[in-house]
Amino acid sequence: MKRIFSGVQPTGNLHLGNYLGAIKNFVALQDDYDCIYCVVDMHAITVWQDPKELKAHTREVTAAYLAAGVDPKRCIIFNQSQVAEHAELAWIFNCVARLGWLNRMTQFKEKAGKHRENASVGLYAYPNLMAADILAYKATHVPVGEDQKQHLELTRDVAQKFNNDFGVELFPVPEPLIFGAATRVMSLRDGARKMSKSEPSNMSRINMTDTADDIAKKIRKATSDPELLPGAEVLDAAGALPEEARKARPEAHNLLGIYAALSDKPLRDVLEEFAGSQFSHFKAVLTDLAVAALGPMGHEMERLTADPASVDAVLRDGAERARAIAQPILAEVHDAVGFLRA
Ligand code: AQP
Repeated sequence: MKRIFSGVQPTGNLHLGNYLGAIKNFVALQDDYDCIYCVVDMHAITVWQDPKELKAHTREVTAAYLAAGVDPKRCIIFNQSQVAEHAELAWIFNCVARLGWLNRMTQFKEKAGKHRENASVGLYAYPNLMAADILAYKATHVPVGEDQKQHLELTRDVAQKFNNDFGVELFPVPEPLIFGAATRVMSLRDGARKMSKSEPSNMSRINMTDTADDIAKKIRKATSDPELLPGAEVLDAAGALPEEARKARPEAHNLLGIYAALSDKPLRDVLEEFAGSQFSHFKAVLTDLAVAALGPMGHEMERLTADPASVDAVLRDGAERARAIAQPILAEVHDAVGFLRA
């Protein structure tokens, strides 16, 4: 059986990058995989979260999953802290993973920045909790954006080391699932930085709950360059966009990539369609597309968050079903490690 585990942190400001890089793919995957989609609130608290907002943001991410089309009957949707097996397995993995492995994680270095000594221990050990999230369900596949590739490598190392250390074949070594054109959506203000929840400027991202006017304004003001839009000649022989071409015109390629992802068209078709166009024309067409795609989802998210009891019921049911899978796997882990169950 092929099983997916993935999650989004309830840290507010859910944006187009989260949608195109994660949530949209969740919907596509539910047809072919047994899917577990988590709202990873325990990851969120590796940096400070206001407790009241954390609850609201947890419901907001759940509403985004549902509004985007994740089916809570076919998939398991829950928040991480309701299933204690995540924390329990993460502790065991803290004792399996090596310090040297964690020291190499670039995301910790980026997020801790210059104030490394002040970062939480949780931020440092984050990849071990991510390994526990995935392996508590023996997930075989994990959809990952570019930024999470290194963490998934660590999960694979943890699975292999655990199996070797304890002489078992308990954990599968999960495979990454990488998606097409817009796996990395960049900031609308700076094409060299990724679109991010924590970026202070609201103009840098399109939020999933933005109104049509907000979306139009943000796209109109998005940074561009003085050239006309490029054509398909920038693609390499395999039809991919070479890194040098992206770096030469990061803002143009970001907007074109967003268009391709939102319209589900190959990048080649989009480049052919807009070759030689002015940014102003392309931005107007992109705005219509973004409003058509995000508008109904934003309304549905608002409807759902106005009825927190219905969202909580989805999470409660999902947590129960998640526990039913994780508990027997944790029993196997206890047995392998030598924990006595008296
Ligand atoms: N810009 C992006 N382009 C494509 N995918 C993205 N993701 C995030 N930003 C982009 C994907 O969204 C999923 C959920 O991310 P997360 O909430 O767990 O944390 P993150 O990756 O740290 O998201 P942000 O928005 O960048 O938040 P901050 O600013 O707090 O760091 C992941 O699958 C991620 O790849």
